[in-house]
Amino acid sequence: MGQENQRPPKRSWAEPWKVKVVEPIRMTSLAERQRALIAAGYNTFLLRSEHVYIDLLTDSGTSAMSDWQWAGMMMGDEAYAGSRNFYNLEAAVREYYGYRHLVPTHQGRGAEHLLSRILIKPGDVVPGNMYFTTTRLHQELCGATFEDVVVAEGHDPDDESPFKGNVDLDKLDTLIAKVGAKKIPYIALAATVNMAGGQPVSMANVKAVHALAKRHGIRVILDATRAVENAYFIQQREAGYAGKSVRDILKEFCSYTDGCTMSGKKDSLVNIGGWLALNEDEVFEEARNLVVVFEGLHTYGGMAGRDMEAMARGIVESVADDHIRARIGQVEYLGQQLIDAGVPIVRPIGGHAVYLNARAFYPQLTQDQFPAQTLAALLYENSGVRAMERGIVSAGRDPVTGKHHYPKLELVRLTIPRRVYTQAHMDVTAESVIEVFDNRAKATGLKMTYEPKYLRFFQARFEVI
Ligand code: PLI
Repeated sequence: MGQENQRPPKRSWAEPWKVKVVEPIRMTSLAERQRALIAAGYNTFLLRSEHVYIDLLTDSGTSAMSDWQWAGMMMGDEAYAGSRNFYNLEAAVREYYGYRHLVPTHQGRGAEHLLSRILIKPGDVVPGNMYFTTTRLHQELCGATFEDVVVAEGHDPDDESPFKGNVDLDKLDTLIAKVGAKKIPYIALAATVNMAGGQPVSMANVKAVHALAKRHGIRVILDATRAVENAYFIQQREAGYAGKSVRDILKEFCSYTDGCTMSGKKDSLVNIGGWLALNEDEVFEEARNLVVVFEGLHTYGGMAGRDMEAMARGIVESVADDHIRARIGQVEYLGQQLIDAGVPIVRPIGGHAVYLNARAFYPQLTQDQFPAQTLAALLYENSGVRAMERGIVSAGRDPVTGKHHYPKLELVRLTIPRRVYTQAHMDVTAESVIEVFDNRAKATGLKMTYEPKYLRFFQARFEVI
């Protein structure tokens, strides 16, 4: 075609899909947003979605399904027992994640609940690479104490290390020596680490954690919610993996763990669903028994047949290299605009979200004045972009002392749903964040006026100081 002697042209990446159905969204007026914020007690979780323009609250259950997934929805077998879609899901989990046994649940926290009940005894200790809200609460409700063993870089928003989700092996070793392996039912390993800014764990680290755990007879349980995104980072950043597919990397990663909890609402591109996977027969037996008490029969676990089919197909789509490159490429596109404008964000840019560093936005506020909650509210007021607090409100209170946890990271998460928004939506978001940053000196903070007992960030209410 006459192009043989030319240099390869520069090509940007573009999404490996085109749009078939659209959902209208509406820009609101400033007065409307101010009214909505007051009605929501300055908590973005309490806003009505009809008042939101660009919804970056979460990537959980908010992704767009493909035509192949929607076609699968029509193939839902809604039999109470033995639905064919369960067997399709089981086969997909075995093929792509490599675990032997599957217990379906309504979503990730259903799996966390079952696992915690089965493995934890009162007085136990669960080490993990930073807490996650629902995961830690289920551990605590079963009588365990969570111990953070993430590397120190994970708590530093400016550290550029490539694997800030790694476990600090010395910290873990010291903890095992201190409390004894018998008190540690499992190590909770999340990949990627949500509260650290969507930061990955390296293959070398999971291997080392596995080896250390095995020496002491301790299980490693993966939170596989965003393990596909983690696998992509390994492919991009870790020596020896550049030539491997995300699919193969995912399976190798899981092979160093004994089971996992999964929120299918993230990586797996569905609106609802989750599962618990296990390699040990006895633990599986107990989980399969307990699931019928809390979730539903062991061949649906709280999901409709059609939801299991959509998830089985979503798993296949999720590990495609072109999908995951575009997914994380879009997050990087937004993050890079903010970096270029001098806005303080967690670096490196995470897998599912860009995290604004609210402490650096508002040095005039103490952590008790809820800088990240304030920033999320001001961003919504500015443009109708909805983000989420990931700081002191999310961290909650110590169940023993009743005092606030004071996390080092005081962040606002701009979470990107998969296959939903365009680069133009990212541009508008960046413009709004930059404007809020330019007005940062004016922020006065919030005070909490209502605090629920569990997972307070979902329903707490605030007033302007
Ligand atoms: O929301 P669930 O119950 O399907 O999954 C709970 C859950 C477990 N682990 C991790 C790492 C999560 O991110 C997670 C849920 N995350 C939400 C809802 C989020 O907005 O990040």
